[in-house]
Amino acid sequence: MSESLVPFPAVPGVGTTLEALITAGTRGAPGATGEFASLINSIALAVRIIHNRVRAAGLAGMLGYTGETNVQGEEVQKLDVIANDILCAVLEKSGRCAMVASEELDEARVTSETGKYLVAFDPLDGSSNIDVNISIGTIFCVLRAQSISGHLAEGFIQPGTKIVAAGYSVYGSSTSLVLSTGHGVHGFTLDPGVGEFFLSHPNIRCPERGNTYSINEGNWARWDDPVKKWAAWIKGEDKALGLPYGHRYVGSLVADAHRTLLKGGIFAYPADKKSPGGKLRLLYEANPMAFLFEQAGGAATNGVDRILDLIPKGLHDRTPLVIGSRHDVATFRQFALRER
Ligand code: AFP
Repeated sequence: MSESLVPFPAVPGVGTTLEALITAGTRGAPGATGEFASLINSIALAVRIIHNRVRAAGLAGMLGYTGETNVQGEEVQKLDVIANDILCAVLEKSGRCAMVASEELDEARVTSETGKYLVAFDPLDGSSNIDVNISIGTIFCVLRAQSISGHLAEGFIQPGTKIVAAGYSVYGSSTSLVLSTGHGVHGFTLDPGVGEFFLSHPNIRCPERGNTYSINEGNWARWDDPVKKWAAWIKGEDKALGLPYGHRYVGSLVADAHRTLLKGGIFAYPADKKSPGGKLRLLYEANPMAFLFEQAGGAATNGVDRILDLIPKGLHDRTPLVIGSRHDVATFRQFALRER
């Protein structure tokens, strides 16, 4: 039987480390061999190393572009490449990860012949914010390794319902790691002096309804009518309905999602005339976020359909993404359905 985590202790003690909780969580789980715990701890190690490089980037000449473009046709920044190399190297050394898929890799890459898991990641999300010292992060999800028709890489081409763990880090005013292994969502904050993630936000719940909306308003002219009508509605004046909502938009998914997860409200990156299939990537941006929001009691759709039910066709598929409080995501859906 495959191992899985059991729920974290309900009232974790002060000074509880991520490593201790993950290890305690897998101990006694049916079929547990420690491999899952070891994989998650390796990802946390990679995040700590990336944190270290991000903090030193300005001093160490790591800011700027490499001059190359990635598979998405976007300019690759030096820290993107560094973060990708760190995750690949740490996961390879762990021996627990059979293959990785990354925003920075055209194809999935084999990392271990014996690994039981697949890891998909965006090594440094929000990279256009790197040079201006705005929060960026790492997003990842873990699937069980399985070869489909003899192709291990096809194992990534599964709906998000197959995810066994997902998380993201935010390199912001502090470095945090938000993680779910399918038993709720827990937030950890890095103590940089000690080099450990400590549990700081146990059992995160996304409020049923919020008062903030997050969308790139500069795309207004490119939106379809339902999105325009929703955006006009949410900033309209209606005291009885709790309107208008305030507007917040960082432009790093990790930062906008983190605020929305903790405080409630809605983040939307809908399809538009420039990106008819949406801008964000399904496997390593939308799916991990959808898994976390659902685990925290929130919701995640492409405007209408549940993100975790979408069947990817390729590693770098894009999707519209609407995540947040259940009430707010449902209201967006009503606008989207009205004009179908
Ligand atoms: P970059 O990595 O190019 O900065 O893109 C960030 C991102 O993928 C995601 O983190 C943001 O939510 C979204 O794109 C912002 O896109 P806009 O700049 O088009 O609003």
